[in-house]
Amino acid sequence: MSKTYEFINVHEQDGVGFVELNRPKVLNAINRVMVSEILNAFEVFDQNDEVRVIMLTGKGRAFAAGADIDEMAGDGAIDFELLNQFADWDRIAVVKKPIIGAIQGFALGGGLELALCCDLLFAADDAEIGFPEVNLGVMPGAGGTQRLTKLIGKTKAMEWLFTGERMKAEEACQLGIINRVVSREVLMEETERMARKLAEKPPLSLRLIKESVLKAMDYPLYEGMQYERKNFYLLFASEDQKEGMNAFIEKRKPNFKGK
Ligand code: CO8
Repeated sequence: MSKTYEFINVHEQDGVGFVELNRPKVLNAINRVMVSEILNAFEVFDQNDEVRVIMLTGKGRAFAAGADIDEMAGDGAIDFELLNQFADWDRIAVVKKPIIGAIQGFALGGGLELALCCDLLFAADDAEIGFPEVNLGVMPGAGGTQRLTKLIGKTKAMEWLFTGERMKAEEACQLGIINRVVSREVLMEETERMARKLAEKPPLSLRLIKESVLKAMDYPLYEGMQYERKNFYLLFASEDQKEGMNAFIEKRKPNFKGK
């Protein structure tokens, strides 16, 4: 049964857990309660064996136009220190199941930071992404400077972060920020198709692949390879490894259980 939230919609179907940002009147501006709801929904799906993949979308004409400026405009540094709101963001980054995001319209500031927490990103051809924080006299605070730089390198990241300009979906795709650009009409359908495809895969493989790839962002090559190796060994303790290999030998379709 789905929980009810104030700022997001959540449901699950055929192995996919759907999370939709739901403040369309303010282009899904992300307030603190919304972040804690997203985190809660992700963590509930992460513990639900019926859900194998999470899909994140925004309702209305934008994915998310950033953190809620009205909410934070009056805050001071000590408010931020005491609120410790980024602890929620840290937990979003350690969700174990694959998260696929679908971006239509704008993904800006905190909205783009949320998108960059996804493992795969599909975007509509009208999508525009960027970090406009510089124009507000601030800067990204939920991982934007770090994740963007790891994705596209220092030279390009510096330019986008300094100017605050918006990048079109096609360029973001060429730079490797998003996986695929499709027309607005088929964005949800195509993203869902990918989610369902992944929901057929052995969940433990997806889980340990995700963990290993994320380690590659932090670890030097040798340490990353040791980490990968342990995860590779670990999968040989799973029933799905037996099932996958037996199915291949017996020339039948495997039935993965996530154990
Ligand atoms: N916060 C609050 N309200 C917003 C936001 C936002 N980020 N973005 C849009 N809205 C509201 C508008 O105020 C407007 O409300 P109203 O109808 O009541 O006036 C409504 O959404 C529709 O927006 P517009 O009329 O402006 O729509 P346009 O199509 O003309 O423009 C834009 C769309 C270009 C996206 C424009 O709305 C815009 O520039 N928005 C702000 C973008 C921005 O600066 N984002 C960065 C915010 S700072 C940030 O994200 C810091 C992250 C820190 C860490 C994360 C913590 C959660």
